[in-house]
Amino acid sequence: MTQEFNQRLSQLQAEQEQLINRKNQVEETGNGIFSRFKYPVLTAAHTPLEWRYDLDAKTNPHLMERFGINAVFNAGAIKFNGKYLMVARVEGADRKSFFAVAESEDGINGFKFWDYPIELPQTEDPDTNVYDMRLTLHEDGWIYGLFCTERRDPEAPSHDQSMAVAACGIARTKDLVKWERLPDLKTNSPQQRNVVLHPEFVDGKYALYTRPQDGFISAGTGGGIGFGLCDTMENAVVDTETIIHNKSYHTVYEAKNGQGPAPIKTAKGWLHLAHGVRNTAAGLRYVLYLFMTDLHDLTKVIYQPAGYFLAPVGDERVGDVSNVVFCNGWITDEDGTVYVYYASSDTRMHVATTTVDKLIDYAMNTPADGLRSASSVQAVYNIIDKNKGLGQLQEASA
Ligand code: M1P
Repeated sequence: MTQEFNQRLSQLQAEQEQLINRKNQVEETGNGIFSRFKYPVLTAAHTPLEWRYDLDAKTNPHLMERFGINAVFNAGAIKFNGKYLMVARVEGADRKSFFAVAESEDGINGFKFWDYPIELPQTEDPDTNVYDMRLTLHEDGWIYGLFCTERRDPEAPSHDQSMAVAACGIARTKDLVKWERLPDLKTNSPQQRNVVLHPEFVDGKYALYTRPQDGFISAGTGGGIGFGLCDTMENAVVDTETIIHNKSYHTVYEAKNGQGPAPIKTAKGWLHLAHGVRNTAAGLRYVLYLFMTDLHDLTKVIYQPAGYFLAPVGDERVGDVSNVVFCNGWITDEDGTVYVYYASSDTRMHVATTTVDKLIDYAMNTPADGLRSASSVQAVYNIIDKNKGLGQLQEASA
């Protein structure tokens, strides 16, 4: 029996070491906007064996998994003490999610979980499930984690065990180890998800991106990206939500949308990454799209390329909730490199790399959505005509 235990343990350890140490490879050519990588950067198989197995041969002679991990996805991200950190949504086989920090030296390779998941303090109304943390290093000096806290709908009849209420939970930290829980955000909307804290004060107040929604899955009359101010994060109340980017007919954000990570400040405006959702015969399809808001008026969208920035491809298309990409974490380095951490199909984490300059170029120079097929054809004609002109110029100069 001990031999079986020892053999299995060595095998498990070797497999995990190989996985964590595997060097990622950039995918060839790409679209010039960002680079994708061959392998996911964080998966359920990256979670420490110490979390999943009782490693005592006496009490677990078959070395059985005692706590199954189903998926690792939708991670917030931050650079902290020179390391690239993701605060991942770790989902157990029991369907409950929790948060755990994984760190890497270079942002692409070797992501390794810290020894313990985050112990998140509770409010007087305990969470049933928590997920999708957005991290913001605010100019007040705290690192805030805003996340979705979910509880059973108190109005739900006993025969319906799926009705839930989603709200925005708030916690803050200085070291990502010890977290202080603050009261959940209050707004006038029945439910909230995808709430994100802006990194700077606006008119001396905290600024929040919200996603008002009527129901748990369906956004109903809500569904756009909202913006609101509040006096304090210690008892956060947003009275007025202004929709800065709404759902729109026959676009990739037709059914609902939501802010991704906190926006990146650039000389030209704030860069926002968001997810857009549309319905199909095969179910909901989630893609990422990008837009830019004015430096001085955060509610004013100044550039918005048509369609998606990043959509699921290949293996990314398949998972627990297929045909989904979702991003709630990105990191900007001092040299302008941007690491976009995105999850595929609610199952695993990937990275795509780009730069602030490329994102600005993409935002400012990609045609906006003309909202009609004829406008799309015109956009292609404009590019072709310009290229034909280039051809004539080249011939003339030859
Ligand atoms: O399953 C896809 C995503 O669905 C929800 O996002 P949204 O509220 O925008 O529809 C969230 O549950 C998210 O975690 C999940 O990835």
